[in-house]
Amino acid sequence: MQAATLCFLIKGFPVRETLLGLKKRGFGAGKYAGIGGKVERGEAVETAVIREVAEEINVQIQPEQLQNMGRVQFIFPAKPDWSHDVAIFCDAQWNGLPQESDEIKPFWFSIGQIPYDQMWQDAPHWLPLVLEGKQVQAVISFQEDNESVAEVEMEAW
Ligand code: 6U4
Repeated sequence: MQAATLCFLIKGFPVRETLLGLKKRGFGAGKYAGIGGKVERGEAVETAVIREVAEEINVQIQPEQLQNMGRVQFIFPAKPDWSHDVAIFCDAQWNGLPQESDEIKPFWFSIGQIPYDQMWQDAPHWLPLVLEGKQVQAVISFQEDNESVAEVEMEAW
């Protein structure tokens, strides 16, 4: 399965706001999601997430600032190429102002106004827990339409 990353820039403790990217092209175009992408061959997940955040929104993160929030496997049985094994991170400290790129338009959202209806349908199952500071370990399978969630197996602590 394709290894990938997602990072949520966060403000406040407890979290008041998070940054989501509107994906402009490619996988998940038109949806809001955390910032991230594929892990390249031989690359550490921390290196991959820092690289993607820099490429996609021009924000610089130091490795020690990353908060590891666990792992979610997204399984698309009807479209196996879309399945991803995703390392999830939060980050409360960074350098630079999030900027739009060819791939992503970044927006800050208050915790109560996260646009779940314009995100992958798995997001309501795990993202609220991550934003509460919980680590998650989940396997989420999609239905034949590759949009609706079929099954969720999840632990959080
Ligand atoms: P390219 O086009 O190769 O530059 P890259 O930015 O490396 O792409 P991309 O955007 O294809 O990778 O990576 C997939 C992204 O989608 C990763 O951040 C993981 C994320 N992702 C995959 N399935 C997801 C799902 N069901 N819900 C979700 N994010 C998902 O919130």
